[in-house]
Amino acid sequence: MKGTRLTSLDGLPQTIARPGYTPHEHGAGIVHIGLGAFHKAHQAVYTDTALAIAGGDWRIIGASLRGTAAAEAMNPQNGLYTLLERDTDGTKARIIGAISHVIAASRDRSALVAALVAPSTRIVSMTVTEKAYGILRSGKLDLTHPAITHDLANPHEPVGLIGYLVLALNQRRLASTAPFTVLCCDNLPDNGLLVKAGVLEFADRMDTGLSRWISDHVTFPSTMVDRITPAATSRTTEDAFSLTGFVDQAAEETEPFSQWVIEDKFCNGRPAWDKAGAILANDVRPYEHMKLRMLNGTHSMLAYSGFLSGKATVREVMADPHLARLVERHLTAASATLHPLRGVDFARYAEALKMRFANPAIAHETYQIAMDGTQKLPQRLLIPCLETLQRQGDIAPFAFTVAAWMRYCLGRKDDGTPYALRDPREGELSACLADAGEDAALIVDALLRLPNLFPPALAASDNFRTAVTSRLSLMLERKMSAAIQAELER
Ligand code: CS2
Repeated sequence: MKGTRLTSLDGLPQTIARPGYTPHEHGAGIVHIGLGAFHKAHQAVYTDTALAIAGGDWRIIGASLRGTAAAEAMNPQNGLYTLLERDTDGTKARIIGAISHVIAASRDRSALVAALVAPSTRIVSMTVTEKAYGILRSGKLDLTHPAITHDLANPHEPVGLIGYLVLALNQRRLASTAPFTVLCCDNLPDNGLLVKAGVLEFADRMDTGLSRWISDHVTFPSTMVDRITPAATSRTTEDAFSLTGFVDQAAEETEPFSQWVIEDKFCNGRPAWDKAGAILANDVRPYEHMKLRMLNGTHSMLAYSGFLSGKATVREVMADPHLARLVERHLTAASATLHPLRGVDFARYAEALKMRFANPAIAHETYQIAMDGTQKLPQRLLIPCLETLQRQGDIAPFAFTVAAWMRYCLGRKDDGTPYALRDPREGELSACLADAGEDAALIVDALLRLPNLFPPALAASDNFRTAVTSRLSLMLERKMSAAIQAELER
């Protein structure tokens, strides 16, 4: 695309919202690891608003552990980017100034370590996706995870998140620098506690004095994060250009809705995120369960069944009357697993979710959501399914989703077109399915036996096995579209 690159706030049309502060007058106080679309549409926006309202040296140094694309797009723009908010009544653009620059750690490890160790860094936040942590649901380190094994063997040259955190915290301890708060913003259950457990175990393997120091001084608030943010496309860049008049290689697009619930437990200060609309709470868990089970669980259900029945986007799923009914059914089943949450009506939350999913201005791909199923299913579906089973509720909605995921694991559509599973356990999935062919019982058996996936009590339940197997047989014999219809007639 030809035109002037976005590098400053000069020359932007008056109608475009921009930082309500002068970005370069504010120092950085946060390092964010995993600088992707979601961070740019969520935490960076809250920080941008908080800076405008309350000031402070709280800008963000972004970091990518693997790729270099974010640094290459953002640094020539002085960290500025356009965020498009899309809804039925049109697209609005806002320029975000909260990010100062981005470090590509794969090219410059020492720059990331220096940023993490700097006394000015008081919070290290992260969105690296579920698969990057290398922490099992039990809280134990996954000693088969490539980054964990590498970093335990080479603690001074980390490549993974936990390795970097522990190295930096150790250097701060040795230099008598106050620690930073570790703020996980991924869709993991009890995300703060989980990262704390991983960091402490890793540190303990290095030096027990270090793990004691971390345990005494570092806080790991849990968070619930929510904003539907599809991957940017060429349309995003084109629309950013037509609205702002500038070429923006780092533009992102998102929905109007946004929610952030944060456990208020910061060991070294925080921006005024509360003034920017975040909810600071004592206990995040009820919000997290609601969001993971209702929004994300339903997302996974519609992603597998939608993708395999030819629906490329969530909005197409919602326009299909059969799938829309399954969405409704799943939302109801998921909400039945929740404890009441003061001030929140789950039925209204479900209504709002249906509107958000149906947003015709957002093209959120079912294939994108289908990615990394082994990392997502437990907290979204399997635990709520087990709880439903234990209170003798109706597990049909969960069994349907598990069957659809198993069908997806075969890696080919009903017409035979192959696709990549895009799951970190892809090799293991294909290997365990190699001899199962199209036999639903064999497929279910093989997948239920995968280590560290299904809760043992669920895998051992005959009710669950039968419910999944009968649905998977139908999906294989009569194709996904017919299975969806049959599911509604059961
Ligand atoms: C989605 C989430 O891709 C997925 O797995 O369910 O990214 C979802 O869009 C966000 O959590 C919404 O906040």
